[in-house]
Amino acid sequence: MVQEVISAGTYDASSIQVLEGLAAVRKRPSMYIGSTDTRGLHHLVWEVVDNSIDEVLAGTCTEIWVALYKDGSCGVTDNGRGIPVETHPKYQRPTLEIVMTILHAGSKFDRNTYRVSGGLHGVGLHVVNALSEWLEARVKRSGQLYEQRFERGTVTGPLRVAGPAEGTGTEIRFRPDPTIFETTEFDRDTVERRLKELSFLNPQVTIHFDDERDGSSTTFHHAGGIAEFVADLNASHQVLFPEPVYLHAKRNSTDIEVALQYNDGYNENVLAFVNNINTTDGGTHVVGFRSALTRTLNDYARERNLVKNDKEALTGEDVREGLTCVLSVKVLEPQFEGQTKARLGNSEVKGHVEAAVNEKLAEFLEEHPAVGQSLIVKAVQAAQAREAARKARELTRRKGLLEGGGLPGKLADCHSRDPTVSELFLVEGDSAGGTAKQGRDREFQAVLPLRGKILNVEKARLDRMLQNEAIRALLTAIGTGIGDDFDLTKLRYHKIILMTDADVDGSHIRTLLLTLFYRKVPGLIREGHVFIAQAPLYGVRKGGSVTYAYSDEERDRVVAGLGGMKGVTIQRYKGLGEMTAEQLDETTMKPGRRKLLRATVEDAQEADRLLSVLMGEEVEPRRQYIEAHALEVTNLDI
Ligand code: 0RA
Repeated sequence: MVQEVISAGTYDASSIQVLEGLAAVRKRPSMYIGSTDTRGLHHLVWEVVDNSIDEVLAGTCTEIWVALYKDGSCGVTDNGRGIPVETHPKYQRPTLEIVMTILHAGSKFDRNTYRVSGGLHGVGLHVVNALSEWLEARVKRSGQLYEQRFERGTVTGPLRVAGPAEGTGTEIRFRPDPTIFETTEFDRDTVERRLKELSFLNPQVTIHFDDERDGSSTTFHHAGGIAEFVADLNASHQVLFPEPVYLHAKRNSTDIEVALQYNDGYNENVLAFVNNINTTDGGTHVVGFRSALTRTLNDYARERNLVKNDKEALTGEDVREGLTCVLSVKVLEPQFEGQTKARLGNSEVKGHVEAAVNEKLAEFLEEHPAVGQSLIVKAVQAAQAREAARKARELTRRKGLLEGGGLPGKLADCHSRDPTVSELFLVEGDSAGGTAKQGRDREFQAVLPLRGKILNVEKARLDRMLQNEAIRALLTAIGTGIGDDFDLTKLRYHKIILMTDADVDGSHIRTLLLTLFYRKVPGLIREGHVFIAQAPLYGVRKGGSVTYAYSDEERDRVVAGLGGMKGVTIQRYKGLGEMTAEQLDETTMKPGRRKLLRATVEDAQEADRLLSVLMGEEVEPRRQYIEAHALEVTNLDI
């Protein structure tokens, strides 16, 4: 019996090793999961789900259930083979216990050749265990249900048989440790998005998701894989050809899948995955893909005399205009690089992807001339627009609008010329802009008021965008240039702070700006230069003193703290313009006092999606969106 084996265990060298390992994880959690904020928190979920996905890739699992419970725990269940419970030959304890407490204990089983254990991924279940207040593992195997509980990584009792069981599988339920994480609240949308993504990337599996906190539940199964993923991404767009192109090839041990489809917009949306991990910073696989796309389309166009000479050759930007693509590669020993480990470094992968896409895409276009034709027409139009944009830029440059000395008149610049300490506030409206100009610290804080509707970047091309005065002023002030001239090192302010009203117009402007930066100023958001200012919603006044509250809950807490409403007046700020310069500075601008949120790439992607729904050509998704959000958005101005 299993129990007997356990009780025979003593406090020996291996248990000391376990305690040291767990202590190391708890002491420096960020070394294992990147951070202890909400991102790190969700990493725990990804780690557990990845283990179930490994069973899917091994062909031994078809279903995964993920649940978020009211007690703050998360449960992941699969119908895979079940984590082995048999005595581990080296450690002389149940393998389940070893997997849950020792670094890379499971690796000897080599369950999945494309298993990732680099960077922040594949850190192991013992890391999840170490960072959980408690964790319960249940395994169905060889006709029995086994279970074992852990607290902060250490066993609280032996592996026990809880009863008979049919079939096989694993359930892991854990509650993140609130003494480790800044927040322990899972975000439904974040989890849902990742599970949906995984179901597209792994069409064999069905993933069920229940959020017991709000009673919602969803099931994801996409037999069409990444081709269906691309169709889904393009759902709110007009497409150039109905079925996404799907290519699959293997080069050496690298497995390569590509799905792509063009829409009538002007943006590029290439999502790239390595072993199911979203490489938001690209890498060698993306470089290989891009180079093959440009080359293949140019060859195709030249052979058919659609492009006549080198001067007319299509550039990478031309062939990626309106492109929606999912690239999914499986690499044996991926090397992830960069701050967030979101870029693939393996140099050999570039050549593999490039060769595979060159061959398969040429073949596809040969067999589908109608698709090839529409693609080239689109890219040639893009090339012509590029030429027009170049001329427009030339003109603007000669007028001295975009280059040195031509800073926009509305910009109240700061004295400092050191970008690392300089801040630029983008303020909604001239009135609030005036207040901010008075309230700021002139030494390092600059203010640019934004008036009028900022151009809809979803529909606009680069040349048209440059004709928009507000956008031109903004880009000139930032200093990085745009398009071919883009240079992030010329950034004039390392903090760019969006300061808008807490209403629908404000959030609309924020959506536009985030999308603009995400699309047109590469790296600005990724490198952490964009922030969102948090202005207070209420001023709670008693006697001579004012306390500011940034939410309804905080207002109620402040009032309660003052002993109730007696002698208390509450002012609600409907916009930034209602505050005095001093108040705005004290609450929203002054370092040390203000609250700034750093915009993430995920925020920008969300804004981007929202904008294409709100501004796109398709009426139906927009109607659905507005209907779904009718309660939040009362006077949507689009
Ligand atoms: C080690 C070996 C085997 C399966 C697993 C681990 C396993 C781990 C997890 C984590 C979540 N779900 C899981 N399912 C399986 C293979 C065991 C065998 O060959 O029977």
